[in-house]
Amino acid sequence: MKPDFSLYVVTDSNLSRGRSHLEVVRAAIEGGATAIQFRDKHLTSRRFFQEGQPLRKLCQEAGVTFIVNDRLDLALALQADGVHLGPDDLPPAIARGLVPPGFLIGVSVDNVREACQAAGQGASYLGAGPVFPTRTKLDTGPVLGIPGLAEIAAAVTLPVVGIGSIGPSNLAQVIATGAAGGAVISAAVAAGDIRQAVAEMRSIIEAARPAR
Ligand code: TZP
Ligand code: MG
Repeated sequence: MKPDFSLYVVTDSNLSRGRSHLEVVRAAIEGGATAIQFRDKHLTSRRFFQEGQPLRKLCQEAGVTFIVNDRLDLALALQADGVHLGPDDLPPAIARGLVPPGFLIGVSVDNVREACQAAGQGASYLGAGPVFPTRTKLDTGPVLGIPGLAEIAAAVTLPVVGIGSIGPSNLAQVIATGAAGGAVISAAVAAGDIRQAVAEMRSIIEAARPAR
């Protein structure tokens, strides 16, 4: 199944208002998320695996791409569709040598140079950001802005997903850069009604995209 990165919802237990990963992911899928990244910087490996199992099942049943953040071992153990690697994680080329054919490797990039490098190291898609200033992640590179995202999207043939304070007010601009989609944390997981918030963002994306 070809992954659809249009609306890529990333979990964050700090922002989920006490709701479990399962509740968040269920609501995000119901709202029309096309990809889910299971991201939790606090869980032990054992808990991550246990909490990831029902998420994996939900995504599989819904035909939604399921990506694990940071940890290739857990992504493989959960039979995820892929892993997302940042600068502190395994180098993408090493990860590529450890995974089955077709396994997705997402790589975080800050600029065109890193984007081209990641493409050469076997990345399947790129996460580019922060597109806008965000308080969700503090150790980011400089803010790209819409022009910076557009530059990265134009430089590589891989799908590029923008991240960083993306939400209803700017998703159309993100799609107009040629990005494959927008990745959202707070706009989805911190919403009072996650399903409704995700549904609204999905319809903005569909309206903004040139007919396929
Ligand atoms: N990487 C770059 S910005 C960011 C990550 C994980 C945080 C995005 O969160 P939000 O709440 O959508 O700004
Ligand atoms: Mg990481």
